[in-house]
Amino acid sequence: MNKRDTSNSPTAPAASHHVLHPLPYAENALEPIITANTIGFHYGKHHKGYVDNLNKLILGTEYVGLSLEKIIIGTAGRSDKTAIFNNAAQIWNHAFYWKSMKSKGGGEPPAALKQKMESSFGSVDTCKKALSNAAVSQFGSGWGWLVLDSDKLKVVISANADIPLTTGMKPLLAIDVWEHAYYLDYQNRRADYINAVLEKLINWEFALKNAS
Ligand code: MN3
Repeated sequence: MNKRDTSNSPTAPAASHHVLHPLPYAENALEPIITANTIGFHYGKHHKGYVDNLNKLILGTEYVGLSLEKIIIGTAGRSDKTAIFNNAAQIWNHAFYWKSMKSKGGGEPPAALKQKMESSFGSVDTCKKALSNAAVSQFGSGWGWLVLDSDKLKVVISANADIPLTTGMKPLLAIDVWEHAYYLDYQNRRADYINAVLEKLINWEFALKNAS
């Protein structure tokens, strides 16, 4: 998540600041479910903004050179570090969200994930419904998550930048429900956006990889 990822380059500078990693696909790859227009603003302005803000906020602090995860864990719940936490967590959340989707996603989850969904929720449909309902119900800005809690799949929601990592749960998938994620394409129809993501874009292979 941070500059250490470039350490295989002999000219890579020290891990002093965070970078905006490329999207895992082209900006128009998720059309027509999420348009290039939405991704352009969401990635190019919002996600980039969090990276730029974090780099400014940590200048001269003990957080320089730390991984994103260490910054997130170290600032979570600290009222004097809210801005650093928010920007660091939003960088993590967005990088994770982009990978939670892919062109021609959705459909049947891989067998190993399907089995986990059935043992935790009874069926794949119940699991998807739980995730959809939770994400729709989040009041205001936030995130819908599929997580692994011990060995059980769970659906959780988080407000604003909050992230299940700080409570010991392992994120498998994230759905951004901030209005900037869907308003240009769906206006106020958050449920339509979420259900379209779950049916057409969700990357079950990514979830399985995170669960292993
Ligand atoms: Mn967002």
